Amino acid sequence: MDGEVFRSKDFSWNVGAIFTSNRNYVIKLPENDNDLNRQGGTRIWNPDTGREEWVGGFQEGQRMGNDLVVAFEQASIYASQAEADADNDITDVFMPAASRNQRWAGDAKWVDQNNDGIIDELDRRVIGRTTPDFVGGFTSNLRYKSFNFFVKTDFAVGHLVWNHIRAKGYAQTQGNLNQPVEVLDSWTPTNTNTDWPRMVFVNDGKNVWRGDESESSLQNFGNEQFWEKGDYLAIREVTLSYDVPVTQFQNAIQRLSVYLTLSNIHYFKSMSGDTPEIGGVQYGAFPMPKTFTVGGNITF
Ligand SMILES: [Ca+2]
Repeated sequence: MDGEVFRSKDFSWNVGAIFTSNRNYVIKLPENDNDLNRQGGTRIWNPDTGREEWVGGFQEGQRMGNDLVVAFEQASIYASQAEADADNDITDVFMPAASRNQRWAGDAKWVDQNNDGIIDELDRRVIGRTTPDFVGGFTSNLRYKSFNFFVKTDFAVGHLVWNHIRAKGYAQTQGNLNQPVEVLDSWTPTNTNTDWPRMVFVNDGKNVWRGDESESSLQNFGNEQFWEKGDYLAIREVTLSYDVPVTQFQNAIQRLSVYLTLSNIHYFKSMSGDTPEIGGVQYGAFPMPKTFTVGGNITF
């Protein structure tokens, strides 16, 4: 959509907007013995229906599932060892055999979705997708006499991001990684009322993610607490230009304009990393550089 808001001899204002929404559905798959001829996917408990079900993958009539995010739901953080010990009858299959019925103060207390006393992969839930619901942008162009002021923005909403630099720092898989700011609020014996688990070497409590560090595992076996909303609005370009009067050049120059362009100057966002455009697991993409350009156009 484009529109002229106002126009006069000295002043004009034009605005534009773009919106896109993209959803891919699986129409037809080769016959196999699975419901909806499903290929791939992962099995969880659905508390709404009270049954196990397959989510993600490819299933006829459903949205393509490769961007689905499935995660463990953190009910709380065990504030004290007594509170942790009270759950020792719960078996956590993601822990080594010797400690499946042992947890520590500061560990995540997982929601047992099917209430069977076992924490396993059925206890995950669908929390969203890595692709945005909507993407778009706005433009504005203001002209006043010989000045022109152009602004271009773009946005995306609805996608989830796993910032693995942050998660890995929290999990200390190498012991020498920089720590994200959330560590300051992590569980300690004197900071027991928190949503952030104890910080422990090599993700030993499996409080940050419960599988491995591959993209598919993080997208399916992470702690929901570490997923972030990728929603953003970027100020992608701002350009101020000025048409210099050319009468004194006596027709040697037909037109002379000078401009200043600022690119990628600001994001409005809540996610912790620098690249909200990239949904899903991020291992550290190089961010868009901020650039400042000064230039001129001369027409002879
Ligand atoms: Ca369970």
